[in-house]
Amino acid sequence: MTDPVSNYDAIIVGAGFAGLYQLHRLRDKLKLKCLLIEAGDGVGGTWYWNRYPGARCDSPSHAYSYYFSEDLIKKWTWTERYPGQPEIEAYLNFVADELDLRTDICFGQTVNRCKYTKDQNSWHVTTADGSAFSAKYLIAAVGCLSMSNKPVIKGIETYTGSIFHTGNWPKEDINFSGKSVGVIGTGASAIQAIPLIAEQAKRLTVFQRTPNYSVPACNYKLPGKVSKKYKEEWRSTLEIMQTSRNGLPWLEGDKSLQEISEPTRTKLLEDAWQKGGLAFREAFKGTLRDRKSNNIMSTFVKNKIAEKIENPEVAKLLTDFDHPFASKRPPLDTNYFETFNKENVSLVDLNEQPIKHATLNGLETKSEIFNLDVLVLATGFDAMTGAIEKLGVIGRFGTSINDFWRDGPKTYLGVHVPNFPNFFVLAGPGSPSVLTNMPRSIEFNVEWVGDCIDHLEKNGLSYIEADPSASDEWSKDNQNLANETLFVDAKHSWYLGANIPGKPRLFYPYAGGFPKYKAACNEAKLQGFDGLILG
Ligand code: N01
Repeated sequence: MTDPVSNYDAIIVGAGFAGLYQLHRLRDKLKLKCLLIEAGDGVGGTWYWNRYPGARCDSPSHAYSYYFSEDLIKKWTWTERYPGQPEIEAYLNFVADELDLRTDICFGQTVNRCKYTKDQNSWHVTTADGSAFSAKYLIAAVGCLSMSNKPVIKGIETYTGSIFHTGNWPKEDINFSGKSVGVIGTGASAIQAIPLIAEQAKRLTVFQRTPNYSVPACNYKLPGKVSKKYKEEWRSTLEIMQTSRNGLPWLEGDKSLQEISEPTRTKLLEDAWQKGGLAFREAFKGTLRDRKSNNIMSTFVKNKIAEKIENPEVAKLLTDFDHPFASKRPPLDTNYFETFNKENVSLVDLNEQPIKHATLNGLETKSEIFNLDVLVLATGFDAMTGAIEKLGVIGRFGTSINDFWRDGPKTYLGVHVPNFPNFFVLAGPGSPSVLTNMPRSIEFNVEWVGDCIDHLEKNGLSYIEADPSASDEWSKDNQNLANETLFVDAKHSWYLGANIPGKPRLFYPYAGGFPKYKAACNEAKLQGFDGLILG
């Protein structure tokens, strides 16, 4: 399908939400010759790789969709309040078919080097099998949570059981029946997978380092009339999402918990809890900015969780939170805490008994030996930068992005990198991305990149790149914005790069909220792409 010697206008890496729309935007709107390179053998990105049991989105399905095409909105019908991985993968396949995207996607190819050549003003891209391509524009659409974080466990290579990482789950069904299973991690992925694994496994041991707050998902099948209503009301839903701080289809409550006195406060908290979902987090004003309000909410959630767990010692371990509620993205669960009441499920506190090493048959901690047929690593990701650094990107002066970002990622608007001309990162570090309902910030970034390229093409310009001082200022301002929130109180969060040994500690996503981010981008465009060097 692809001609390795041919030159493209644009190469896009990654066939998830971002890459698929970018291909459509550049190919069908700007009429550019494009190639999308994807490591998997199908579309989906995050939703191609994260197919672990229970994988499900935490944005409501009607919001977790493309909104750039009324046609797509009208033709697709979601079946559940929160879409599961198979349904999202099916949706992205539907989009790829509707927009006829597959003809310009090269599947099963892993990009391992992207080098900019000044003489030709082009990017030379090679893949693991030695194929080579070149293009004027290079767009990384590799996702924020796509580089698995695998913990270092001494002797793991000698372990004879099966090991799976939630972020790189095999396509075939894994049967846990009759097996002893260990899960390391209690983040959002583990919280979704554990109840389902526990239903099958003979024995399930959960190895926890830090407990996580979680809100009931309250998932349900969408009645036909509700789906119909969502389709009819898509314009007003979009308007709300564009105004919301997180790109979600509701706005933050207008009163803080501090302003509401008892017994109304508890009643309102209870009502919001019963509805479940991420809307609980936004039910009151300033929960992530005002410590006193947050304390009220954190205590309420802690008590609600503790009520579900029968064994007081287990309850203590599962609620010994080291961060304010929602300063890490709160997972949504279905029977996670109740699962620890089952006879076949036990919890190991890794602070009390750290893992010493793997054995032939499992794991040995400081005080116990665990024989495990299957070990599930639900240990998260080298978020926001890991997948970009894996591309081997080399910019204007022969500098690799890994070296350039050694002390932390430098971007302008979370998209442009100084000294990396015509290189664009979608949902990159310094963009709102993971703090939002992803399709909203992705659509905004894709359209921004489309506008930049359109501007260059129409004006006979060769390149666009970030002004180093604008990038420095963007990063500095973002750290200040983050410091005004309680996000920085979650000292061990991946938002701060704290889950990866040696990773620079700073706040990786843009902390000012989606509307403020869009305003900054729109203002830069109005000022003739201020903060960017065009040549
Ligand atoms: O990863 P995580 P995740 N030894 O980093 C533990 C999105 N998401 O894949 O907290 C022992 O949150 C680690 O312990 P600790 C969502 O944005 C969304 O679960 O660092 N344990 C933690 O418990 C989410 O935030 C959805 O002490 C180790 C766990 O592994 C993001 O993805 C669903 C360890 C990792 O948790 C990441 O979630 C799923 C070690 N060496 C994911 N290293 C929805 O849409 C790590 N851990 C609902």
